[in-house]
Amino acid sequence: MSTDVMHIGPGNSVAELKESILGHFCFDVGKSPEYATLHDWYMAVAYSVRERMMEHWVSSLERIRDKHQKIVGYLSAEFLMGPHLGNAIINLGIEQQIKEAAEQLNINLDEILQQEEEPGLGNGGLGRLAACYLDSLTTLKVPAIGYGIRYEFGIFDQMIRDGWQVEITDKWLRNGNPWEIVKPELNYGVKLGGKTQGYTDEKGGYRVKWIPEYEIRGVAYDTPVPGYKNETINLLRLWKSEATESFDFQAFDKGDYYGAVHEKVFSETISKVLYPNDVSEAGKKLRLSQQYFFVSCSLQDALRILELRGLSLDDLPDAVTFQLNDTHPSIAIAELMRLLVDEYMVDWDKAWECTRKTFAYTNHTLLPEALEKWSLPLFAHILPRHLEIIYEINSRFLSDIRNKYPGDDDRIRRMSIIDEQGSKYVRMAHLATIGSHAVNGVSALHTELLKQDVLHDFYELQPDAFFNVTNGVTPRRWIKLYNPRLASLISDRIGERWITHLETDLINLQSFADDLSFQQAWRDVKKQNKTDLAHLLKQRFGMNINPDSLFDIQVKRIHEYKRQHLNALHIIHLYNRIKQKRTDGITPRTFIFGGKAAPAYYLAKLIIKLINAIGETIDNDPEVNQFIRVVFFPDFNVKNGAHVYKAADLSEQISTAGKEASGTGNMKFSMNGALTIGTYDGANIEIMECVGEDNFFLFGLDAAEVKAIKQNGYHPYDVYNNNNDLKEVIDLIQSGAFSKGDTNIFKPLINSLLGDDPYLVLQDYQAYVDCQQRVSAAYNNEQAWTKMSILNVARMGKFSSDRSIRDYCENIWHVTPG
Ligand code: GL7
Repeated sequence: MSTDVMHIGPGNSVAELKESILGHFCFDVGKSPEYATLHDWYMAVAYSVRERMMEHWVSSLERIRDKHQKIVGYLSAEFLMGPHLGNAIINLGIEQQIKEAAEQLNINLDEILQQEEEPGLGNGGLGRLAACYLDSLTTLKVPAIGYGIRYEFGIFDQMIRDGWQVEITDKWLRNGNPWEIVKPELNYGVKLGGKTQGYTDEKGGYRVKWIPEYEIRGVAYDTPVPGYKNETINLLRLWKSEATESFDFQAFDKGDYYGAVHEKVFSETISKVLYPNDVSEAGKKLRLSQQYFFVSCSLQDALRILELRGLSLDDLPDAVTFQLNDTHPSIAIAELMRLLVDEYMVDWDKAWECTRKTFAYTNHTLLPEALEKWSLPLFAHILPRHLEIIYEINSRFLSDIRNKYPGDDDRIRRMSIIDEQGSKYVRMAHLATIGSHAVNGVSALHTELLKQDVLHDFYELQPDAFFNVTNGVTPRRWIKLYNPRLASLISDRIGERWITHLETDLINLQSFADDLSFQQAWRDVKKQNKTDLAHLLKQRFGMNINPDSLFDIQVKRIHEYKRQHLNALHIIHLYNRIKQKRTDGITPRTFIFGGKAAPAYYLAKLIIKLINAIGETIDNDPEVNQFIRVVFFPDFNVKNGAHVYKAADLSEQISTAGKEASGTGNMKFSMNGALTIGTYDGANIEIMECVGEDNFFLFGLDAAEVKAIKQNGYHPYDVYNNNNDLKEVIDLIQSGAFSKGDTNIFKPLINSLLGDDPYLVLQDYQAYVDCQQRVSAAYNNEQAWTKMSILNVARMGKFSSDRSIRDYCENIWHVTPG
């Protein structure tokens, strides 16, 4: 059967592609090309490209049935895939043919690509990492399924009105989604609520059964994930929630029409919307229901696949490995135990061994507000049986600890899954750690801090279970697709192998770092990318920026720990100098910001307002704007990121040391030739080690110093009082200079900085300003700067997500890439 399918694959010649596009136009879009909109063309092209993945899809599914291959199940509440079409074209290796086919059809491929609404099913780095990992898993031919939620509404669209963020609901599905294939036959029931009941089984053993309050259904929506030119496809399998029955007939019989529809409405709510918080948790009932919903469907699916392969439950740990992308899916540990113990009647110890072997957990943040914990009453209300299972896991675990550390009650309290200080909570990070055979952080520093701090007791108990896997990003999307000029310049010199062998091959660029003609070509690429971005900002928003200025860019979620306001303080410092005619050493710069603030995060929204207020003031002041400009690029997402990273001269990675677990934007910038100004934090440290200290602008406190200063009592008001320059900057904001005389508007931000300044913005201010001065000086030496830029790219090979995935395969999953 599979070989028959192989033969029906469509061809990739220009003529065949053209015919295919026209065919889809007629049969799927159902219009005459005469009346076509650009979006119609997009759909026809997308269907043609998808068709070219389908033959590989079918043969790849065969691999998933191969019982000798271990499958990676990547469990993640977020997958920030970015637009599919451009990526699929690149990975299938048909960009030339598609371009020509489009030309012959008189359509503009770039315009077509712009039509795609990106599936924004993630908040930021964590969701985008999952997407890069799927690309690498497939490129490395590791059979994998990404399991998640098909949110009907992804991350909100951001508009800026009067300088403030306004959120608009994301309607990514409104024009249809040509990339997904619904599998109605793949659907699973998911129970929620109710109570549990003990009973005696045939053998006289005590068992528990869960009598749920209601049941919903999860239906699989599959999206093909193509590997890079390797005829391999993996699955992104997202679950949509539906009602088991459309109507509650009992209620309907009683004439209660609304009551009858109620359950249906609730069931469909589960996968309705992505929670828009980045690195912080809301602790809401719907959120826990979402997490359990997708995890339960995914585990049931994995057990079905196990059966399909003719394997037994004993084989589970060798047949599949589940990676928990943060704690969001960690309820999976209790769910697998429930399935094994309650439904398959496996005895507890065996089930526990199987569960621990099957799961591994990645921690993505140390911020306390992000460590998920659920209040006991809420947990008991939604998942009564899971709570019992968690109690059992906990009591067995704690009795081991008691044996190992007799009398150490404090340790018991610290390690328990149940937090009993004050109101009681289930700590999901503890469940994830106890229930996994491997725990990893996402950069060397982050893993160290995890071991020393947040999971210290667990590390002491089982040091061998802790690993570091430094994050990476895919060079296919982030260099080849989004920076084609740079990609072809690189390929001209070192060939094309870097696209899949970044770690070994990119370094070959190093020998051209001093080559003057290569340097010129390198600068030309950057200049063109900057000019493109300037045009785009002009066209879309009427902004005026000068491509000859230094492009200093900070794009990422807006958060106090990421310190966009530190960047803003430096801009005001320059503003003051220009106003005071102390312009010596000021290099013309364009400051570009982008990023969304969580809708309920007031200070983050105020930071956006401040940036826009500074931008507007400078726009209206020719004395200042001949030197500097500030723009806020609205609605930063993957699609907009395509224009931003490649245009940067300087990448801002200025989080308070110890707070940014890794960062991945830092990698995208550096790989595209930006130099970094950054703190000793997350993956910045490893980037600096690779590119060399001389090619990196480091400033500020390190994580140990941050900790020490906080312990010894930090007094931001004194810092402000003792630094005239800083004082001038803060006072200018307070004076209303950027807010048309309004002295109240920025008060909450100023009060926070002068009050407790939790992220040490003021403490790092002077070091940052001094470092920026070094940046300006360095930028004025064109040749030296270009050399540094080339060396940055050449030495970034380590940060390919292919390397990260190989690390996971070797150390955690014990899978051999194909
Ligand atoms: C994050 C970290 O904040 C970020 O530093 C890291 O690069 C990313 C991927 O590992 O994970 N953790 C987190 O909760 N979010 C992140 O982006 C949302």
